[in-house]
Amino acid sequence: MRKLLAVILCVAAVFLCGCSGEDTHALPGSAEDNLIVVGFSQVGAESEWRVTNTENIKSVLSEENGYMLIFDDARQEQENQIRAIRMFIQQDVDYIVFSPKVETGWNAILLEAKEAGIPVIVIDRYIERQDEDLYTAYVGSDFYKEGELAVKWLEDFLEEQGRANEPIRIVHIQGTIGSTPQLGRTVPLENAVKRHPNWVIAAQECGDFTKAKSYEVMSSILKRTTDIDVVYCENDGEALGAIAALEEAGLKCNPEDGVIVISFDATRLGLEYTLAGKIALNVECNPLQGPYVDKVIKKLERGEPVDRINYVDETYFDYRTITREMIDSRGY
Ligand code: GYE
Repeated sequence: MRKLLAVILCVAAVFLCGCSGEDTHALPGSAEDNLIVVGFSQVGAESEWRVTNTENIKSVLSEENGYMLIFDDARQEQENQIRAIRMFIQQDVDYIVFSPKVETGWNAILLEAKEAGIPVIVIDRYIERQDEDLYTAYVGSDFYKEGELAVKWLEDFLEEQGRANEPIRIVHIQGTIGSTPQLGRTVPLENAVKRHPNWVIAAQECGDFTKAKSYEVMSSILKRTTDIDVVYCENDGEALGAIAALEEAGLKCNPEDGVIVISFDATRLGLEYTLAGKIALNVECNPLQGPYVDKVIKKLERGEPVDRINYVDETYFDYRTITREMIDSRGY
């Protein structure tokens, strides 16, 4: 692409000089034609997490840092992502970065990228195993680890409360079905339910990682039952929607004598709810992936080897130990 860009700039320079007789700065070898061209296909803007992720990638892959970023928002449609990636290939970008909505369905388009010799960096969510040789590196979270952490926390918490053997009725609000965060956060919970004969999934619905959908499904679940001990939400937006519905139905979201709400992401708003005790546990999912992507690309530019899997740093927040200072000192 840089070669192509150089040719375009050269032609433009000749044209401009010819027309105006003035010198132009857009000559090959100038700053512009050294920019690394990246096509970035983002899933959409469904959550606070996603918006922060987009802003971070845009701010890091900036012109000042040596990039020309072509951004495409797929508005939650996999077909739009495929179309955008195909457009990036036609534009002969230097790198393709994309956050796959779901794990399946990428084989054909990634083969096209491979044939065109364009390295692909998968961020945020994974793609299925059989396509693993079709991308250069992955930057994102270990979602299974996040799910395991949440489940272990719940086991310990119930034990401390002396409820290890009491019936525990769990409402499970899932993320976008078939996406890695949904699978990684769902499987450990389902396995734990199999391990604990006293745990039961009272309802399991898709909240699609949005507050609105979660509010809607939680409200309809509450029409069927209010006998709920735990609400396990797969992101903060869903937790906020579920809490609104629970409170409207007169239930308390309070881990000590009400519903234990578990969430993922640890966005600023989600952590305010954790500080207030309404979200008992918030497992962080770090959206600040730009610096990791930058590092991978810069290494590839220098011809250095890169790690295929690059997990971002993450922690978790417990309502008993979170403080105002922790929230205020965070970068997002
Ligand atoms: O948890 C959720 C978002 O893929 C990690 O998608 C991401 C998830 C995140 O919409 O809020």
